[in-house]
Amino acid sequence: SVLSSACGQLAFPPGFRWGAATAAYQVEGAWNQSDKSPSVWDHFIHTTPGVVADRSTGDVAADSYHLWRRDVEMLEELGLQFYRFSISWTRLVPNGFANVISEDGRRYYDDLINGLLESGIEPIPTIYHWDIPQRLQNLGGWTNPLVSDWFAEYARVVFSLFADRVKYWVTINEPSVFCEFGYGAGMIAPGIKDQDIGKYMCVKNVLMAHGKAYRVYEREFKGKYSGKLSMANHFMWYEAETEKDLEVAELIRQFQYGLYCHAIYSQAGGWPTVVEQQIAANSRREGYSFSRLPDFTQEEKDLVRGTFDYMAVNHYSSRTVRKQPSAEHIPASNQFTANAEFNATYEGKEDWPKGNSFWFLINPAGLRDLLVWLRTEYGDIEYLITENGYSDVTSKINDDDRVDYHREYLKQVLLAIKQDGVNVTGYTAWSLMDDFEWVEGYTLGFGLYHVDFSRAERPRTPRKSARYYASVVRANSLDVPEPQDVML
Ligand code: GBH
Repeated sequence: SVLSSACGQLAFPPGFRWGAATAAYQVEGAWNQSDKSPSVWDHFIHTTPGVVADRSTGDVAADSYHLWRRDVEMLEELGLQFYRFSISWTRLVPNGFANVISEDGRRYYDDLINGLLESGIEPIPTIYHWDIPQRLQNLGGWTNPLVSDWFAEYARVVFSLFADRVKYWVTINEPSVFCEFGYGAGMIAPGIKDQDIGKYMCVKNVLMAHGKAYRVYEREFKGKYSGKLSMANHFMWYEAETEKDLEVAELIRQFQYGLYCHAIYSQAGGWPTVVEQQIAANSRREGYSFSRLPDFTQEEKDLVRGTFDYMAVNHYSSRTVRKQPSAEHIPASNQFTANAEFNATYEGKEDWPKGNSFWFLINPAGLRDLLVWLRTEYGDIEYLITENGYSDVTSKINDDDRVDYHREYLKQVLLAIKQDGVNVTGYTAWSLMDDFEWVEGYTLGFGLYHVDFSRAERPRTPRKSARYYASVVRANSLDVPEPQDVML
């Protein structure tokens, strides 16, 4: 890289903000505490044995429902400016609908938010991180168009209780992941396999849900609290494998990013034209009388367009894209390695090291390329990195690979800011602590803190990466000494 420690090149701009993230189902536990009702994850885990690598559940997880004070203390130890956590829909609104608010649920999030503020840490709540009420799933969940109204009502409850203390919100986390894998590939909750139709119904309804929640905030809360809202998308970086693949790589970016961003961030609104046309053509060829990608009316486009105050960016890994001559070359419904709409396959480069999660390839430059692509496509807006991190076996305390990952990815953030002028205002490490990693259970962790899941007390221990991150945060710079090993 062209950055050196001379002349403060490794320093982040003054006011750059640092945080760490978790999500409710992955850390809270207390799955049936008080009047909480089951979410799709409670239901999926309890009714689908073998779906999780180590057959574990999030029933107790890191027990943050009881240990949140320790979590706040860890954020203080790291010297962070904000904590991104998520609110459990069924803990706050056990009915699924907004007619009943749980006293205990309200108190839990009140306590957490007040505890953070007392420690000078800004709360950044995610309103939805994958745990829709099972009751609503029984009524179709994210495939029922009414879900956008149900979500907006739930969001109104959240705003009415907490908006007085929150400046940054994330509405919905990674629709690409829960639509593609929850309603398409069926490998995460609610486990529905419907690549052709269900996945796209989910995407449209999520965009409408986000749009309606944004409008609720805008009408009823923004004047008073002037908070900023964004949906958080998951952006794997996709680049062409060879010169011949440049065109298909751009189509894949329009598919993997544009499906979730275009309706919100573009001037025109609605779907990216190339994606809309391709899926319509594929649908016709397959004998459908309609496009498998649901239409937007002009009114719906107007409702969703412009519903952002910043862009929340989650990023971990990269892929190369290669064009395939025909559908026969596409492994049947394999979302990890192929795209069936555009006849493309995904791979990695030889010099991109493999991580420990099955999907993980390390390519730090991909984050810079992504940020530049986003700014070119969606404009010179505020970008906040809301997730970035590295998974490893949880037993490791001296986690040098995680230290390297954060350092190398942060260098690319610096290059994007300083050389490319992208307005990145903050960085969030995923994750504050080891957690329930969805279908990977507790076999891997992303935590700056180790959590001992074999002990009822769920003790947390700072890893070497926690020391490193704290020193970077303190200096607001990568020009810091190498962290010392943690002595055990
Ligand atoms: C995030 O998911 C989640 O927001 C968070 O809850 C989770 O704990 C964290 O990452 C770490 O896993 O098609 O090859 O990518 C984003 C990462 C995206 C990883 C979907 C698994 C499926 C396989 N996930 N991906 S692939």
